[in-house]
Amino acid sequence: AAQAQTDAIRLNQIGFYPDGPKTAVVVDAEAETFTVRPAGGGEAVYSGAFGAAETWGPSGETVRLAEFSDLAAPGEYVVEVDGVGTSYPFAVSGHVHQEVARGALKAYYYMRASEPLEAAYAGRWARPAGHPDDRVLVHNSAATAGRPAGTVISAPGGWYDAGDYNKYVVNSGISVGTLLLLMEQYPAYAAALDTGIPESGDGVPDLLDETLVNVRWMLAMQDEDGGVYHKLTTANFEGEVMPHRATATRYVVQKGTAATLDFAATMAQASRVVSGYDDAFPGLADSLRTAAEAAWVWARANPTVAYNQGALSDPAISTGAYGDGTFSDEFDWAAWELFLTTGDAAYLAARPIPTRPSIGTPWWGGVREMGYYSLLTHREDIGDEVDVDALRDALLRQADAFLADREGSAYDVVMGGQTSQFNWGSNSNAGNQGVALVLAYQLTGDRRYLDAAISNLDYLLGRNATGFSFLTGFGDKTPMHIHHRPSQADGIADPVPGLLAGGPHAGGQDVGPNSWQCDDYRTTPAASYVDDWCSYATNEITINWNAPLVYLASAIEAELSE
Ligand code: 9MR
Repeated sequence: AAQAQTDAIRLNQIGFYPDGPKTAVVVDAEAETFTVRPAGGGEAVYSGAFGAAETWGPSGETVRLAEFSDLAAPGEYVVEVDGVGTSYPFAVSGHVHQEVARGALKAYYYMRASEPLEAAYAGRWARPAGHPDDRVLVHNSAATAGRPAGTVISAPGGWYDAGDYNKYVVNSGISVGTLLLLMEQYPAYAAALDTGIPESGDGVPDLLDETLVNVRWMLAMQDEDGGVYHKLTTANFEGEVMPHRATATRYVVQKGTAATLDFAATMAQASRVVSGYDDAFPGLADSLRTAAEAAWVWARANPTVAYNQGALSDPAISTGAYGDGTFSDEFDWAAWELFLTTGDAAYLAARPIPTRPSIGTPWWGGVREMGYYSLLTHREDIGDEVDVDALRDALLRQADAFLADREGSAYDVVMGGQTSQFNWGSNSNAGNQGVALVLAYQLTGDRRYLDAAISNLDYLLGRNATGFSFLTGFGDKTPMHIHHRPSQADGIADPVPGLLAGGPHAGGQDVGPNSWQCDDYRTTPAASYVDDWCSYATNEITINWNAPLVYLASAIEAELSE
């Protein structure tokens, strides 16, 4: 007899590759065996025995693994366990993550400022243009040199950062950097990926067209002296309204070392990528390189300017800070991208690569890895001034540590090897671990690395302690109430699709007694998540969390279906 659907069987709700690993996690199962059946009903096509019951540290759950990797026949299936129930349906298919990759990239289109989202591209989520940003005031904090306070500048376009409507350069850095890394590594895959945006069919990959939306905005954030404004923002966060109803005065505030170097790194990288499309973008590669060089010069002359929001007044600014007082990683990233783009070894002399590099997981405040990734991507074309073997060893040390984390995981995932990984935006850690593992696979061809990367994609799409597939619009149990103003204000039940929720985090910054705050949802690190608008600490979305997912899903698709 058919059993009830349950979220106690946790699995990638999208599915698996025919020759790939296939695992479900079952919580508190008494049964010893499981079966896999066609989703539409019928005889079991697979039956297996559970692994031993184990406790997953980050959630404290007692779980068993149901492994069915041998099930290779394409189809739609469910996992069934006596006394537990039936899983959400999933596919076994050769392009199983193609729509995930496409959807996660398309999300950036929905995040565009200053242009209307037409029904032809946005469907149900069509909306008027918000935030023209053609009359933005230079805040007094930004006027130490360069344009004076009160100057009106134009910096239209780009992507909204997150659930709020501001545009932040620091966070744009790693987001654009990750998408450009994908573009450099998988140009053929990118060329075939059509996301249905206004630029589709113009002879340039949609991935590049979309990324350039934000790159062009970033160019407008550079002051005449080469320094780059930290952000373009209202004084305070706006209400739960659609973008075109959010009309408070916009400012560019304080130029800073981190923003300027993130800008230098990504403009250098963009210059390299765009130079391959000279006909489509005449002169752009040169402009990007020149902008990157001017930013570098400014940062060398202003090497310690931290963004200090608390010191700003007239008006005071209370929106996202993205404050970062450590600039060595931004200097390294910028120098190494400039070296790769210009071939000028002076950049390496300015920021030498350590003889024994250490590679961790990048985030918006720690971007040295982005430089290492680009160097490794160009390992065949750079000369003896770079010890590529040392970089390779460093990357593989990190990747091997991730393999060990997976080995020790009751969920059979890399994510959660340390509880500190469940910080604000934890899902981006799962994504970024996956990026490193894909790179390890590129370097070695060792399938264990790719399978470990897939384990984290499985995590994000449902094999986790919440049972959610964290990507809106993908899966049966997926966030419906993300902290995203358009999704909250548009009157459409379904959220804007393709957005990755921040994920489990027990910081509780959004918990409190006020009407706009959350009731306490905190449990264990891996389960502290609530699908509610109130939860900006677990259920917001950002451009820098989506980017590693775009990379991960796309790279895995490219590797397994090319
Ligand atoms: O992603 C940011 C996270 O690392 C910080 O801990 C948190 C608090 O400072 O801020 C997050 O960034 C938010 C930004 O400041 C404003 N837009 C929404 C971002 C995601 O919540």
